[in-house]
Amino acid sequence: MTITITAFESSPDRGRGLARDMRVRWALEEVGQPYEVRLVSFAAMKQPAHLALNPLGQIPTYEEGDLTLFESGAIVFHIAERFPGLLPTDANARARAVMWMFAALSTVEPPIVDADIVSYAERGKSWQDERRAMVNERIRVRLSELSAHLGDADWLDGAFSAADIIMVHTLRRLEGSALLEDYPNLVAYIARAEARPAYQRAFAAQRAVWEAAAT
Ligand code: GTB
Repeated sequence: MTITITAFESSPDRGRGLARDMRVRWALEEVGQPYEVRLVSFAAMKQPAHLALNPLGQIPTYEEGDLTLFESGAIVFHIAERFPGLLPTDANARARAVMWMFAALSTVEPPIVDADIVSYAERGKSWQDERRAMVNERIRVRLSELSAHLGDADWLDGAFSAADIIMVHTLRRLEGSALLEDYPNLVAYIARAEARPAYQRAFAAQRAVWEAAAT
């Protein structure tokens, strides 16, 4: 059955793989499933055809037969349930992997997204610097906790799982920032994930979209 996802026609991240279709592509590459990509513009995301797939007017979406999904976390979770390789078979280990997916999405990601909002949407506000300092402190707390948990382990909880896809993709938004550089084991965690062949294929595929749009 053909799997079709949606992605930015021209990503504002200029091919850095930070948009959330990247985590879906990566999950599909990890489980060895081919997929097609429908590219959409910002304007098209707000039109009825796309709103029928995602009422919130965003990418990524996922279509497989008569199933349509939105929300990257739900999509990656579905892929991990549908195809073997991204969730442990042991029930307790599986529950912990799901827990870490939620942790990445609902506890680690929000302050990291807030930092981008401060930098772009709140540029020029009189309180921008104060808010940035507060948001950075919230990020630092999470990174510190995550770093302490990870220690010298390779992955969040035993074998590589869907949770590592979501967590690494979330942390990648901080790549190159002083905040992240303070935690060498998190930098190494991201590098380890980025070295995976499935990651490399997914990254190249989204990068090719940007390169084609830029020429
Ligand atoms: N919670 C949803 C999910 O996980 O799927 C959030 C989806 C979302 O934010 N989608 C963004 C979108 O469609 C693209 S990924 N935005 C258009 C809109 O809302 O109108 C977010 C994103 C965008 C750009 C960068 N970047 O340039 O670095 C990074 C991440």
